[in-house]
Amino acid sequence: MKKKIITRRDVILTGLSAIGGLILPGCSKKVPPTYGNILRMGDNFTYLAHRALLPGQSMAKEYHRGDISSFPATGTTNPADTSWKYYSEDWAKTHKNEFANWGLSVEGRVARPKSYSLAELQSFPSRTQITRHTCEEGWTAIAEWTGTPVSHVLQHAGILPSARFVNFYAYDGFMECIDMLDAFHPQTILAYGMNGRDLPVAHGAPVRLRVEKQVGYKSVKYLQRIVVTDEFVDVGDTGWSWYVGM
Ligand SMILES: Nc1nc2c(c(=O)[nH]1)N[C@H]1C(S)=C(S)[C@@H](COP(=O)(O)O)O[C@H]1N2
Ligand SMILES: [Mo]
Repeated sequence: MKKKIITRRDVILTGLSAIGGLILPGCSKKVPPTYGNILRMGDNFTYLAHRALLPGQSMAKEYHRGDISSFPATGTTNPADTSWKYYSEDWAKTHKNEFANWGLSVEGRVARPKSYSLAELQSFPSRTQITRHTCEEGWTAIAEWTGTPVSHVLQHAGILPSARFVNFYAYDGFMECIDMLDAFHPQTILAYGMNGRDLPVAHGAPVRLRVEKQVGYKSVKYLQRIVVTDEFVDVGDTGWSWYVGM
C-alpha cells in the first residue's frame, strides 16, 4: 500500500504545475494546513488532483456474502472501559440504556439543526453494502454494512449551499472530517448494522460512519455529533493525513 501512495504522489508532483495554478490561489481554508511538512503537501496535491481529475462518485468495489471475512476491532473497542484512556461516561450511560436515549446531533451550517434518535435514522432510506476496509496499519477485512446515506441526513437537516466540510465527532474523542463529494457519495453511510446484526460495541455501536472511498480511520466509530462547516476546521497536526482517498 505504501508503494502505491508513493507512485501516485510522484505522478501527481509531475502534473503539479497544471493543477496548482487552477486550484491553489485563495483557497487557504479550503484544504487542510500542511504544517510545512512536505508529505502533507503531497497529501493536498493528491486530494486536489483526485478532485480535479477523477470522477468523484466512482464506486468502491462491492463484494458477495461469501467474501465476508473475520474483522479485527482496533482503536477504541469499548468506550465504557474505565481503564481505557478514552473512557466515555456519556457513552457508558447511553449503552446501559440500550441506546434508547442516544442521539446524533447534526449542527453547524444546516437550516434545521437537531438530534436524530437511532429509531429515526433506522426509519430513513437504507443501504446495505459489502466492502473492504483498509487500515493504515496494513490489514484489510470485508464486512456487510447497513445504514442510511449521510447525504439523506444532511438534506433532511437542510444543508446550506455554502457548506464544504462535514466533521464527525465520536464519544471517545476521535474526530474526522470529509468534504462534500465524499459526504454525498452514495456509499458514505451512517451504519447501524454489520453482517446483518446491530453494529457491535467493538465496531462503534450504535452508529458509525463508513467512508468507503478512504482509508479506514476516516470511518469514525461511536458517533456523537456531526458539524457542517463552510471552512476547514484546523484541529492541529495529528500526524494523520486528512485526505486518504483510494
Ligand atoms: N471513534 C473511533 N473511530 C475510529 C477509531 C477509533 O479508535 N475511535 N479507529 C479508526 C481506525 S484506525 C480504524 S482501522 C477503524 C477500525 O474499525 P473496526 O474497529 O471496526 O475494525 O475505525 C476507525 N474509527
Ligand atoms: Mo486503522
